[in-house]
Amino acid sequence: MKRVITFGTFDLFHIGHLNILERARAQGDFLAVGVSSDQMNFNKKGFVPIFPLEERLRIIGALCCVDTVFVEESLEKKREYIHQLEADVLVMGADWEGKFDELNVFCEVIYLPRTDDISTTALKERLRYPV
Ligand code: C2G
Repeated sequence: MKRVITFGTFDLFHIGHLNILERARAQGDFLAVGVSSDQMNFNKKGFVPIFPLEERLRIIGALCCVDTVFVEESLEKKREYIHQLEADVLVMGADWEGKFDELNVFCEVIYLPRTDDISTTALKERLRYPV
């Protein structure tokens, strides 16, 4: 049984999110997803997600490619989560390329390419200025 772990905010859930979660699940037999807390987002980006943590957790947890969800409280706790969830593989999007290589001593670290032409930021812009 190969266990995979990945992380994200997954605000305004879109096809890029689904693609990476399905591809992460395909790396093994079990997928655990850490959904970043509202506070973590505020600390990191200076604003909170549009969909609150409880809703983002329910959406991600309802997907058939996801086996379990948990709250990611800090970027710096990845080692702890990998240990707790007994993960063999850490999957991150290519926007994080190289950032978590030091975790290679605990599990395999894989960066997967992002889906082109979609992002939560672009969606928010589009909603602000509809065309
Ligand atoms: N993603 C993607 N393609 C896109 C948009 C996002 O593959 N067009 C991926 C990202 O690379 C990431 C995941 O979807 O792996 C979630 O993206 P975000 O919600 O933007 O997550 P982020 O805020 O980068 O995660 O420990 C990481 C933190 O949880 C932050």
